[in-house]
Parts: sequence; C-alpha cells; structure tokens
Amino acid sequence: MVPQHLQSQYIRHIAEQFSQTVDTLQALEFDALLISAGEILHPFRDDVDYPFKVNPYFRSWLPLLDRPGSYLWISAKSAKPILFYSQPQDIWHQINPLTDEAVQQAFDVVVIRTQRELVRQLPRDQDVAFVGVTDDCPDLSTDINPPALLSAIDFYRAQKSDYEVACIQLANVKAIKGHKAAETCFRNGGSEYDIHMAYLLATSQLEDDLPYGNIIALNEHSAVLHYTQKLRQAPGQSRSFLIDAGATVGGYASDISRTYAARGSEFDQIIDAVDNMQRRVVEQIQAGDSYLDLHLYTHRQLASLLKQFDLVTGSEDQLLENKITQLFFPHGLGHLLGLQVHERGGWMHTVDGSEVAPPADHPYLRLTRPLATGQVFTIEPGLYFIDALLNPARDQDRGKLIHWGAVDKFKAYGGIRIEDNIHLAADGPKNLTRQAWLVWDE
Ligand SMILES: [Mn+2]
Repeated sequence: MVPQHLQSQYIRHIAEQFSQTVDTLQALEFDALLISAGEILHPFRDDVDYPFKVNPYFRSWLPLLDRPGSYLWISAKSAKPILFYSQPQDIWHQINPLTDEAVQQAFDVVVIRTQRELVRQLPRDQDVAFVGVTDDCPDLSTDINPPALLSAIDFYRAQKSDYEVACIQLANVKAIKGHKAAETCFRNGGSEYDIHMAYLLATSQLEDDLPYGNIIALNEHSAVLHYTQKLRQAPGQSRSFLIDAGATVGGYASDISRTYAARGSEFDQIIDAVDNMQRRVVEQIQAGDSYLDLHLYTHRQLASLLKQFDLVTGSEDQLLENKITQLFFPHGLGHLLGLQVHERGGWMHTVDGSEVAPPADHPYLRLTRPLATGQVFTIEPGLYFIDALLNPARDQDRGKLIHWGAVDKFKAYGGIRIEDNIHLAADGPKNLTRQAWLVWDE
C-alpha cells in the first residue's frame, strides 16, 4: 500500500516516471513496454512455494508485493500506465481486490484472471519490449529484456523522487525500532536467534518481509561479512554484536549496520572511533565528487585509526602502499539503495550502460558513479579481524607493519561495521538513518 500521507507524492512520482519511460521507449523505437510482476516458483518436483519476490522493475511502479501474474503496460498511446491486476479464481489462496486509492488514480486498472485475458486486450502489430523473467512473457512479438532499455532504466533509477526518498526514510524509521530492540536483547545476553526474533517483532516484519536476510553476529561471527547462521545457543560470554538489518516500506529498503560491545571496553572505543570516522566520511559527500575517492579517503582515515589503536605501525602512506587497510576493510564503502538493497547501475556512467569498474585493488566496490543530487546510497566502513585475509600476511614482508599481538587480542570480537543510508539532497547529504534514530530517541 502507498502510505496515506504520501499519496500525492506517489501520483506525481508515477506521472514523472511515465513520461520519462515514454521518452526512453521513443528514443529506442519501441511502441510499448510490458513488465511482468513474476510468478510463484517451486523447488524441483515439489508443490510448495518459494516466497514470492516481485520483479523490481515492476515494483518501481507499484507497491504490490504479493500479486504474481500481474502486468504493467506502458505506451505513449495511453495517458496513464495500465495495470493488469491479477485476480484469479482461486479456492486455495486469499486473493485481495485492489483497494489502494493512489494506485487507482495513477493507473488505468484492468482486472485479469489469466494470462490469456491479458493477451486478448493487448494490441497486436506493435514493437513491444518485455521486461521480466522470460517464462512470464506472453506470446506476442516482443523483444525480451532489450539491454539498451534495461541500461536506461537502471541508469535513471539512481535518481530518486521525493516519494522514493520518503519511503526509504520510513524504512529507516521502521528498521531502527528493531535495531534498538536488538541491542537490548544483546545486552541481556540473548542468542543470535533471540536477537533476530526480537528484531522481527519490534519491526512487525515476517522473515519474508525483510529486504535481505538479517546479519546477526556475536563475537567472532562478526568477522564473517554475510554471516546468517543465527545460533539458538547464546555464547558463554557475549563480547560483541554486529547487526546488519533493514526494513521494507512500499517496496523500498533500508540497509543499516551497527556494532556493540560492553560499554567502555577497549573494543567499544574502537567502535566509537569507526563510528566517528563514518560520520567524517559522510560530511565529505558533495555532488560531482567521485564515490571512489570517498572510498579511498576512508582507507586513509582507517590507516590513521589502526595506528591510533596500535594495531599497526608505519606511516599512513606506507600502510596504504602495502595495502594493509584492505586486510582490515576488504569490502566497498557502499552501494546505491532503493528498490533493491544493492541497486543496479552503480558502475554505470552513461545512460547507454557504459561502466567503470573499480580499480583492481578494490574489486568489491559497488559504486564508481559520480555522486549526484537525488541519489540514495549507503556509507558503510568496516574494520574486521578475518583470519583468511590476515594470516597470509603474517609471513610476508608487509606483515611487519602489523602488531600481531593486538590483532590476536581483538580477534575474539570479530569486527565492526557502521552503515547509514544517505540521500544526497540539493543542499547536501542527508543522513536518513541518523535522522530516523532521533525519532525513537524523542
Ligand atoms: Mn549495505
């Protein structure tokens, strides 16, 4: 559903997206665009369902997350996009009629029961582009997932409308209620499973509502970047806790990470230092700057932080030249965020899809695109003690720059990640996450 107070923003968002899409179709010489919501999938030779995940190219128009079999038709020949809303006769499942007023205003709505009813109502003899899973493409003369069209859509998607920013902001407010409950559960000695359940309850989300699987890691587990085991048994001692968890509003995601330890402990001081570093990085953000430069700036800041806590020795230049910071911070600084947690188009520099890959030294950087007003992205520096990365350096020459005693002491804490969602507004960066935190502090 479109949140009540965002209805007029939503209608404007759809009108603008419609006219931009029609222009793109004309430029690429298509008469129309057909987008499928997707169908329910099943495991091999089984009749249970995988959770339904709607096609994100459909979701960018409609907050209908549970209507498989629906389609969207966009053509310059009609004044509005047409929603073919799937409402089959079904005795097994609950099928709700469309009640969302904002959707009914923004679209011409046609109820269909089958794909054949869709095909009967679509014009023949047109050049149609289809976007979706090939199996969902009805029998029309269509160009399935034309790369030039997908590139253009992905490129423009980085630019968020007011409605989209508002949804991501609400998704932050929702997630932070869970982050607070999770911290309390950690401080009370809860297991990873307990913390996960506390998060779901506080955010009123089912597992399938989450924009991505929660990362809930105690102690050493926080050194696994995408740890998802959620052990039922609490460890004897809970030294540290890393949470990377979001929420969904109107199909838009938040993606937030925090790290905690016993208050005042030495590791807690490092967490504070990473938190301060993260804020400094956010302050640097300016439209027109390169995100890669921001990533490299973060590595320099991290070199200084590692020295401050006596984890390494040598000058900052020496540490960077020897790629010491990459051993502690192997992933990218962040990524575009919105409909997808890792929104596509992060390497794209032009609307025709030409890409700039990150430098070989920083292969996991998901965003190389220049920063521009309207973008929403994450800033998520980390500092980890990962054996697989650090151990080989023990015998290398550059290993002399690392204080292995300190590394071995902090290994039991796993790692740190601090991640906020940033909207680059006309008057500078807005930290949607820290703003949302204040909502619950009041
Ligand atoms: Mn992230």
